[in-house]
Amino acid sequence: MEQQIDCSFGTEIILLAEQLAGHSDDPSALTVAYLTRAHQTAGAEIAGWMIEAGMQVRIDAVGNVIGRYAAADPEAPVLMTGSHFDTVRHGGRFDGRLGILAPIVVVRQLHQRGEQLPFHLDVVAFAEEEGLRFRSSFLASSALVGQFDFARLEQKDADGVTMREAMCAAGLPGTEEAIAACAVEPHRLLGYIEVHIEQGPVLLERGLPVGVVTSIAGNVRQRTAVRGLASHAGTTPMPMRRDALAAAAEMVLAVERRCGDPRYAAQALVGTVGMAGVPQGAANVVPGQCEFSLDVRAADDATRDAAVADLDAEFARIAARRGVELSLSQTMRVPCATCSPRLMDRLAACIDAAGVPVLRLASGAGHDAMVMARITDVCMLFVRCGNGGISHNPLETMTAGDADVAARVLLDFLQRTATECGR
Ligand code: HGY
Ligand code: MN
Ligand code: MN
Repeated sequence: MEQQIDCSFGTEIILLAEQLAGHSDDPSALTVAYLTRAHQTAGAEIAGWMIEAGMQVRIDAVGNVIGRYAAADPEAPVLMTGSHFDTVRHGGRFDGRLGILAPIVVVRQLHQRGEQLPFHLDVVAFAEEEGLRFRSSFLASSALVGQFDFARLEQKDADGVTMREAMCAAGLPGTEEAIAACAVEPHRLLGYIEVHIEQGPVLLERGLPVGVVTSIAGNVRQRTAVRGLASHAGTTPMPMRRDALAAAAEMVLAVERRCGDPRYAAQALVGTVGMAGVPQGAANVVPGQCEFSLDVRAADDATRDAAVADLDAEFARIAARRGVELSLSQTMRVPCATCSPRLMDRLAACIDAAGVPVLRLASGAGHDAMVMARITDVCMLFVRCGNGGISHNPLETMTAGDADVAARVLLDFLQRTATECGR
Protein backbone atom coordinates (compact mmCIF):
# COMPACT_ATOMS: atom_id res chain seq x y z
CA MET A 1 0.00 0.00 0.00
CA GLU A 2 1.35 3.38 -0.94
CA GLN A 3 2.77 5.05 2.16
CA GLN A 4 0.28 7.73 3.23
CA ILE A 5 2.19 11.03 3.46
CA ASP A 6 0.85 13.17 6.30
CA CYS A 7 -0.08 16.47 4.65
CA SER A 8 -2.12 17.69 7.60
CA PHE A 9 -0.39 21.09 7.85
CA GLY A 10 -0.81 21.67 4.14
CA THR A 11 -4.43 20.59 3.97
CA GLU A 12 -5.23 22.86 6.90
CA ILE A 13 -3.47 25.82 5.29
CA ILE A 14 -5.41 25.41 2.04
CA LEU A 15 -8.72 25.15 3.93
CA LEU A 16 -7.98 28.27 6.01
CA ALA A 17 -6.92 30.20 2.89
CA GLU A 18 -10.21 29.29 1.22
CA GLN A 19 -12.12 30.40 4.30
CA LEU A 20 -10.18 33.68 4.56
CA ALA A 21 -10.90 34.37 0.88
CA GLY A 22 -14.57 34.50 1.86
CA HIS A 23 -13.94 38.03 3.15
CA SER A 24 -13.82 40.26 0.07
CA ASP A 25 -14.77 43.82 -0.93
CA ASP A 26 -15.78 42.38 -4.31
CA PRO A 27 -18.14 39.37 -4.55
CA SER A 28 -16.75 38.45 -7.98
CA ALA A 29 -13.06 38.06 -7.02
CA LEU A 30 -10.80 38.42 -3.96
CA THR A 31 -10.17 42.06 -3.16
CA VAL A 32 -9.34 43.22 0.39
CA ALA A 33 -8.28 46.85 0.63
CA TYR A 34 -6.91 48.40 3.82
CA LEU A 35 -9.53 48.85 6.59
CA THR A 36 -12.59 48.06 4.50
CA ARG A 37 -15.36 45.97 6.08
CA ALA A 38 -13.93 42.80 4.52
CA HIS A 39 -10.47 43.74 5.78
CA GLN A 40 -11.81 44.06 9.32
CA THR A 41 -13.72 40.77 9.26
CA ALA A 42 -10.70 39.00 7.75
CA GLY A 43 -8.50 40.40 10.53
CA ALA A 44 -11.01 39.25 13.15
CA GLU A 45 -11.04 35.73 11.67
CA ILE A 46 -7.22 35.59 11.76
CA ALA A 47 -7.25 36.79 15.39
CA GLY A 48 -9.66 33.98 16.28
CA TRP A 49 -7.42 31.37 14.69
CA MET A 50 -4.39 32.74 16.54
CA ILE A 51 -6.20 32.52 19.88
CA GLU A 52 -7.34 28.94 19.14
CA ALA A 53 -3.71 28.09 18.39
CA GLY A 54 -2.65 29.22 21.86
CA MET A 55 -1.46 32.76 21.11
CA GLN A 56 -2.16 36.01 22.92
CA VAL A 57 -3.46 38.48 20.33
CA ARG A 58 -3.29 42.26 20.06
CA ILE A 59 -4.34 44.66 17.32
CA ASP A 60 -1.96 47.61 16.98
CA ALA A 61 -2.77 51.18 15.90
CA VAL A 62 -2.40 50.48 12.16
CA GLY A 63 -4.52 47.32 12.36
CA ASN A 64 -1.76 44.68 12.45
CA VAL A 65 -3.06 41.48 14.08
CA ILE A 66 -0.17 40.20 16.20
CA GLY A 67 -0.33 36.78 17.82
CA ARG A 68 2.31 35.97 20.44
CA TYR A 69 3.16 32.36 21.22
CA ALA A 70 4.78 33.23 24.53
CA ALA A 71 7.90 31.76 26.07
CA ALA A 72 7.93 30.94 29.77
CA ASP A 73 10.32 33.83 30.46
CA PRO A 74 8.65 37.22 29.90
CA GLU A 75 12.09 38.70 29.15
CA ALA A 76 12.78 36.11 26.43
CA PRO A 77 13.92 37.39 23.00
CA VAL A 78 11.45 37.59 20.11
CA LEU A 79 11.45 35.86 16.74
CA MET A 80 9.01 37.47 14.30
CA THR A 81 7.24 35.90 11.37
CA GLY A 82 4.21 36.76 9.26
CA SER A 83 3.04 38.47 6.09
CA HIS A 84 0.17 40.68 4.88
CA PHE A 85 -3.56 39.94 4.59
CA ASP A 86 -4.61 42.83 2.35
CA THR A 87 -4.68 42.01 -1.37
CA VAL A 88 -4.47 43.61 -4.79
CA ARG A 89 -7.71 43.94 -6.76
CA HIS A 90 -8.75 40.44 -7.88
CA GLY A 91 -5.75 38.91 -6.14
CA GLY A 92 -4.74 35.41 -5.16
CA ARG A 93 -5.71 33.50 -2.02
CA PHE A 94 -2.10 32.83 -0.96
CA ASP A 95 -0.21 36.10 -1.59
CA GLY A 96 0.61 37.21 1.97
CA ARG A 97 -1.89 34.91 3.62
CA LEU A 98 0.32 31.81 3.35
CA GLY A 99 2.85 33.57 5.58
CA ILE A 100 0.22 34.03 8.28
CA LEU A 101 -1.50 30.65 8.05
CA ALA A 102 1.65 28.48 8.00
CA PRO A 103 2.88 29.76 11.40
CA ILE A 104 -0.64 29.52 12.84
CA VAL A 105 -0.97 25.80 12.02
CA VAL A 106 2.59 25.15 13.26
CA VAL A 107 2.02 26.99 16.55
CA ARG A 108 -1.27 25.14 16.99
CA GLN A 109 0.63 21.84 16.91
CA LEU A 110 3.29 23.11 19.36
CA HIS A 111 0.50 24.28 21.67
CA GLN A 112 -1.36 20.96 21.44
CA ARG A 113 1.87 19.18 22.37
CA GLY A 114 2.48 21.63 25.22
CA GLU A 115 5.80 22.58 23.62
CA GLN A 116 6.97 26.09 24.50
CA LEU A 117 9.84 27.84 22.73
CA PRO A 118 12.68 29.60 24.56
CA PHE A 119 11.73 32.76 22.66
CA HIS A 120 8.44 34.55 22.07
CA LEU A 121 7.20 33.89 18.55
CA ASP A 122 5.28 36.89 17.21
CA VAL A 123 3.12 36.03 14.19
CA VAL A 124 2.21 39.29 12.43
CA ALA A 125 -0.73 39.56 10.08
CA PHE A 126 0.37 42.82 8.45
CA ALA A 127 -2.67 44.98 7.74
CA GLU A 128 -1.39 46.79 4.65
CA GLU A 129 1.34 45.93 2.12
CA GLU A 130 -0.18 46.22 -1.36
CA GLY A 131 -1.07 49.93 -1.49
CA LEU A 132 -4.45 49.28 -3.13
CA ARG A 133 -6.60 51.83 -1.25
CA PHE A 134 -4.04 54.58 -0.59
CA ARG A 135 -1.17 55.38 -2.95
CA SER A 136 1.53 53.95 -0.70
CA SER A 137 2.47 50.40 0.24
CA PHE A 138 4.12 48.75 3.25
CA LEU A 139 2.17 50.92 5.71
CA ALA A 140 1.95 48.16 8.31
CA SER A 141 5.58 47.03 8.33
CA SER A 142 6.80 50.66 8.25
CA ALA A 143 4.84 51.25 11.48
CA LEU A 144 6.45 48.19 13.12
CA VAL A 145 9.96 49.42 12.25
CA GLY A 146 9.12 52.92 13.51
CA GLN A 147 9.31 54.55 10.06
CA PHE A 148 5.67 55.34 9.33
CA ASP A 149 5.39 58.52 7.23
CA PHE A 150 2.72 60.50 9.10
CA ALA A 151 2.04 62.67 6.02
CA ARG A 152 0.31 59.58 4.59
CA LEU A 153 -2.47 59.99 7.17
CA GLU A 154 -3.91 62.82 5.04
CA GLN A 155 -3.80 60.80 1.80
CA LYS A 156 -7.29 60.28 0.36
CA ASP A 157 -8.73 57.17 -1.21
CA ALA A 158 -10.88 57.17 -4.38
CA ASP A 159 -13.89 58.27 -2.29
CA GLY A 160 -12.05 61.19 -0.71
CA VAL A 161 -11.68 59.43 2.69
CA THR A 162 -8.35 60.18 4.38
CA MET A 163 -6.29 57.39 5.88
CA ARG A 164 -6.79 58.92 9.33
CA GLU A 165 -10.58 58.92 8.84
CA ALA A 166 -10.46 55.31 7.64
CA MET A 167 -8.45 54.34 10.73
CA CYS A 168 -10.91 56.05 13.09
CA ALA A 169 -13.88 54.49 11.26
CA ALA A 170 -12.27 51.10 11.85
CA GLY A 171 -11.93 51.81 15.56
CA LEU A 172 -8.20 52.62 15.46
CA PRO A 173 -6.80 55.72 17.24
CA GLY A 174 -5.63 57.42 14.02
CA THR A 175 -3.05 59.47 15.96
CA GLU A 176 0.68 59.91 15.37
CA GLU A 177 1.39 58.96 19.00
CA ALA A 178 -0.49 55.65 18.77
CA ILE A 179 1.15 54.76 15.44
CA ALA A 180 4.61 55.61 16.78
CA ALA A 181 3.89 53.20 19.67
CA CYS A 182 3.59 50.31 17.15
CA ALA A 183 7.37 50.23 16.75
CA VAL A 184 8.98 47.05 18.04
CA GLU A 185 12.26 47.01 20.02
CA PRO A 186 14.97 45.86 17.56
CA HIS A 187 17.40 44.79 20.31
CA ARG A 188 14.96 42.10 21.48
CA LEU A 189 14.63 40.48 18.03
CA LEU A 190 16.26 37.21 17.00
CA GLY A 191 15.19 37.97 13.43
CA TYR A 192 12.26 37.72 11.05
CA ILE A 193 11.22 34.88 8.73
CA GLU A 194 8.52 35.21 6.07
CA VAL A 195 6.92 32.33 4.19
CA HIS A 196 5.53 33.53 0.83
CA ILE A 197 4.27 32.01 -2.42
CA GLU A 198 6.95 32.66 -5.06
CA GLN A 199 4.61 34.52 -7.44
CA GLY A 200 6.84 33.41 -10.29
CA PRO A 201 7.76 30.27 -12.29
CA VAL A 202 11.26 29.36 -11.01
CA LEU A 203 10.44 26.68 -8.41
CA LEU A 204 7.78 25.28 -10.74
CA GLU A 205 10.29 24.97 -13.60
CA ARG A 206 12.92 23.43 -11.29
CA GLY A 207 10.39 20.97 -9.82
CA LEU A 208 11.00 22.16 -6.25
CA PRO A 209 8.39 22.80 -3.53
CA VAL A 210 10.38 25.48 -1.68
CA GLY A 211 13.44 27.70 -2.00
CA VAL A 212 15.56 30.19 -0.04
CA VAL A 213 15.23 33.87 -0.98
CA THR A 214 18.57 35.69 -1.32
CA SER A 215 17.44 39.27 -1.98
CA ILE A 216 14.26 41.29 -2.54
CA ALA A 217 14.03 43.70 -5.48
CA GLY A 218 13.79 47.38 -4.56
CA ASN A 219 10.93 49.40 -5.96
CA VAL A 220 10.32 52.97 -7.10
CA ARG A 221 6.78 54.05 -7.90
CA GLN A 222 5.93 57.33 -9.63
CA ARG A 223 2.76 59.11 -10.70
CA THR A 224 3.07 60.80 -14.12
CA ALA A 225 0.59 63.49 -15.15
CA VAL A 226 0.55 64.77 -18.75
CA ARG A 227 -1.34 67.97 -19.56
CA GLY A 228 -2.10 68.88 -23.19
CA LEU A 229 -5.14 70.70 -24.59
CA ALA A 230 -8.63 69.27 -24.75
CA SER A 231 -10.14 70.16 -28.14
CA HIS A 232 -12.79 69.09 -30.64
CA ALA A 233 -12.17 65.62 -32.09
CA GLY A 234 -13.70 66.65 -35.40
CA THR A 235 -12.29 70.08 -36.04
CA THR A 236 -8.76 69.94 -34.61
CA PRO A 237 -6.30 69.07 -37.41
CA MET A 238 -3.84 66.30 -36.37
CA PRO A 239 -0.68 68.50 -36.51
CA MET A 240 -2.30 71.06 -34.24
CA ARG A 241 -3.19 68.67 -31.45
CA ARG A 242 -1.66 68.59 -27.97
CA ASP A 243 -2.95 65.11 -27.24
CA ALA A 244 -2.06 64.11 -23.64
CA LEU A 245 -2.99 60.46 -24.15
CA ALA A 246 -0.96 60.04 -27.34
CA ALA A 247 2.04 61.54 -25.53
CA ALA A 248 1.49 59.21 -22.56
CA ALA A 249 1.21 56.24 -24.91
CA GLU A 250 4.63 57.08 -26.37
CA MET A 251 5.99 57.28 -22.80
CA VAL A 252 4.53 53.89 -21.89
CA LEU A 253 6.29 52.34 -24.89
CA ALA A 254 9.50 54.03 -23.71
CA VAL A 255 9.12 52.17 -20.40
CA GLU A 256 8.81 48.86 -22.22
CA ARG A 257 11.81 49.67 -24.46
CA ARG A 258 14.18 50.84 -21.66
CA CYS A 259 13.26 48.17 -19.09
CA GLY A 260 13.09 45.45 -21.73
CA ASP A 261 16.66 46.14 -22.88
CA PRO A 262 18.39 42.73 -22.67
CA ARG A 263 21.53 44.41 -21.28
CA TYR A 264 19.67 44.77 -17.94
CA ALA A 265 18.01 41.34 -17.81
CA ALA A 266 20.69 39.99 -15.48
CA GLN A 267 19.81 42.71 -12.96
CA ALA A 268 16.13 41.68 -13.23
CA LEU A 269 15.11 45.20 -14.36
CA VAL A 270 11.35 45.48 -14.91
CA GLY A 271 9.07 48.45 -15.56
CA THR A 272 5.28 48.45 -15.39
CA VAL A 273 2.53 50.94 -16.12
CA GLY A 274 -0.33 49.31 -14.23
CA MET A 275 -2.79 52.19 -14.16
CA ALA A 276 -3.61 54.85 -16.77
CA GLY A 277 -6.54 57.18 -17.23
CA VAL A 278 -7.95 60.23 -18.97
CA PRO A 279 -9.77 62.29 -16.31
CA GLN A 280 -13.07 63.70 -17.69
CA GLY A 281 -12.31 62.09 -21.04
CA ALA A 282 -14.91 61.81 -23.82
CA ALA A 283 -14.96 60.04 -27.18
CA ASN A 284 -15.29 63.30 -29.14
CA VAL A 285 -12.65 65.28 -27.25
CA VAL A 286 -8.88 65.18 -27.86
CA PRO A 287 -7.50 64.16 -24.42
CA GLY A 288 -6.30 67.21 -22.52
CA GLN A 289 -5.00 65.23 -19.54
CA CYS A 290 -3.64 61.77 -18.88
CA GLU A 291 -2.24 60.22 -15.69
CA PHE A 292 -0.38 56.94 -15.39
CA SER A 293 1.52 54.97 -12.73
CA LEU A 294 5.09 53.75 -13.12
CA ASP A 295 6.63 50.89 -11.11
CA VAL A 296 10.34 50.17 -11.71
CA ARG A 297 12.29 47.41 -9.95
CA ALA A 298 15.66 45.71 -10.16
CA ALA A 299 17.87 43.44 -8.10
CA ASP A 300 20.04 46.46 -7.22
CA ASP A 301 19.14 50.09 -6.52
CA ALA A 302 21.66 51.57 -8.99
CA THR A 303 20.21 49.72 -11.99
CA ARG A 304 16.70 50.68 -10.98
CA ASP A 305 17.52 54.35 -10.32
CA ALA A 306 19.38 54.68 -13.64
CA ALA A 307 16.32 53.36 -15.46
CA VAL A 308 14.01 55.81 -13.66
CA ALA A 309 16.34 58.72 -14.48
CA ASP A 310 16.52 57.70 -18.16
CA LEU A 311 12.75 57.37 -18.35
CA ASP A 312 12.10 60.74 -16.74
CA ALA A 313 14.48 62.34 -19.27
CA GLU A 314 12.78 60.53 -22.17
CA PHE A 315 9.33 61.58 -20.91
CA ALA A 316 10.53 65.21 -20.85
CA ARG A 317 11.81 64.94 -24.47
CA ILE A 318 8.49 63.46 -25.62
CA ALA A 319 6.54 66.18 -23.78
CA ALA A 320 8.66 68.98 -25.28
CA ARG A 321 8.31 67.61 -28.81
CA ARG A 322 4.55 67.28 -28.44
CA GLY A 323 3.99 70.57 -26.65
CA VAL A 324 2.45 69.02 -23.54
CA GLU A 325 3.30 69.61 -19.87
CA LEU A 326 4.65 66.91 -17.59
CA SER A 327 4.57 66.50 -13.83
CA LEU A 328 6.19 63.58 -12.00
CA SER A 329 5.67 62.68 -8.34
CA GLN A 330 7.38 59.79 -6.60
CA THR A 331 4.84 57.85 -4.55
CA MET A 332 7.11 55.13 -3.18
CA ARG A 333 10.77 54.20 -2.85
CA VAL A 334 11.78 50.98 -1.12
CA PRO A 335 15.47 49.99 -1.31
CA CYS A 336 16.53 46.49 -2.30
CA ALA A 337 16.99 44.21 0.69
CA THR A 338 19.42 41.33 1.17
CA CYS A 339 18.56 38.37 3.37
CA SER A 340 20.78 37.40 6.31
CA PRO A 341 23.40 34.79 5.36
CA ARG A 342 23.13 33.32 8.88
CA LEU A 343 19.34 32.85 8.59
CA MET A 344 19.53 31.77 4.94
CA ASP A 345 21.96 29.01 5.93
CA ARG A 346 19.67 27.90 8.77
CA LEU A 347 16.72 27.82 6.39
CA ALA A 348 18.77 25.91 3.79
CA ALA A 349 19.66 23.30 6.43
CA CYS A 350 15.92 22.85 7.19
CA ILE A 351 15.14 22.40 3.48
CA ASP A 352 17.99 19.91 3.13
CA ALA A 353 16.76 18.00 6.20
CA ALA A 354 13.34 17.81 4.53
CA GLY A 355 14.99 15.98 1.64
CA VAL A 356 14.55 18.86 -0.82
CA PRO A 357 17.45 20.12 -2.98
CA VAL A 358 18.28 23.67 -1.84
CA LEU A 359 17.76 26.42 -4.41
CA ARG A 360 18.56 30.05 -3.58
CA LEU A 361 16.67 32.60 -5.65
CA ALA A 362 15.98 36.34 -5.73
CA SER A 363 12.54 37.89 -5.28
CA GLY A 364 11.23 40.25 -7.97
CA ALA A 365 8.20 40.94 -5.79
CA GLY A 366 8.32 43.23 -2.78
CA HIS A 367 7.57 41.86 0.69
CA ASP A 368 7.20 43.01 4.28
CA ALA A 369 10.57 41.34 4.90
CA MET A 370 12.30 44.13 2.94
CA VAL A 371 11.04 46.66 5.48
CA MET A 372 11.71 44.42 8.50
CA ALA A 373 15.29 44.10 7.16
CA ARG A 374 15.83 47.69 8.25
CA ILE A 375 15.80 46.66 11.93
CA THR A 376 16.65 42.95 12.05
CA ASP A 377 18.06 39.98 10.16
CA VAL A 378 15.51 38.50 7.77
CA CYS A 379 15.03 35.41 5.65
CA MET A 380 12.24 34.25 3.37
CA LEU A 381 11.00 30.82 2.36
CA PHE A 382 9.47 30.77 -1.13
CA VAL A 383 6.82 28.17 -1.94
CA ARG A 384 6.08 26.87 -5.45
CA CYS A 385 3.40 28.80 -7.32
CA GLY A 386 1.24 26.77 -9.71
CA ASN A 387 -0.44 27.79 -12.99
CA GLY A 388 2.87 28.86 -14.56
CA GLY A 389 3.70 31.00 -11.51
CA ILE A 390 0.89 33.50 -12.07
CA SER A 391 0.06 35.84 -9.19
CA HIS A 392 -1.81 39.10 -8.51
CA ASN A 393 -4.51 37.15 -10.33
CA PRO A 394 -7.33 34.84 -9.14
CA LEU A 395 -5.53 31.98 -10.93
CA GLU A 396 -2.76 32.01 -8.28
CA THR A 397 -2.56 28.54 -6.75
CA MET A 398 -0.44 26.12 -4.75
CA THR A 399 -0.74 22.52 -3.59
CA ALA A 400 -1.44 21.21 -0.09
CA GLY A 401 1.70 19.09 -0.46
CA ASP A 402 3.92 22.13 -1.04
CA ALA A 403 2.20 24.09 1.75
CA ASP A 404 2.92 21.10 4.00
CA VAL A 405 6.62 21.05 3.12
CA ALA A 406 6.76 24.78 3.86
CA ALA A 407 5.11 24.38 7.27
CA ARG A 408 7.46 21.52 8.23
CA VAL A 409 10.48 23.56 7.14
CA LEU A 410 9.18 26.44 9.24
CA LEU A 411 8.69 24.15 12.27
CA ASP A 412 12.26 22.87 11.86
CA PHE A 413 13.47 26.49 11.59
CA LEU A 414 11.77 27.32 14.91
CA GLN A 415 13.32 24.25 16.56
CA ARG A 416 16.81 25.05 15.26
CA THR A 417 16.38 28.64 16.42
CA ALA A 418 15.39 27.26 19.85
CA THR A 419 18.58 25.17 19.90
CA GLU A 420 20.61 28.23 18.92
CA CYS A 421 18.86 30.14 21.72
CA GLY A 422 19.68 27.50 24.24
CA ARG A 423 23.46 27.66 23.51
O1 HGY B 1 4.17 44.77 -5.53
C1 HGY B 1 4.66 43.82 -4.91
O2 HGY B 1 5.69 43.31 -5.28
C2 HGY B 1 3.97 43.29 -3.71
O3 HGY B 1 3.05 42.33 -4.14
N1 HGY B 1 3.33 44.32 -2.98
MN1 MN C 1 1.26 41.09 -3.66
MN1 MN D 1 2.78 39.56 -0.97
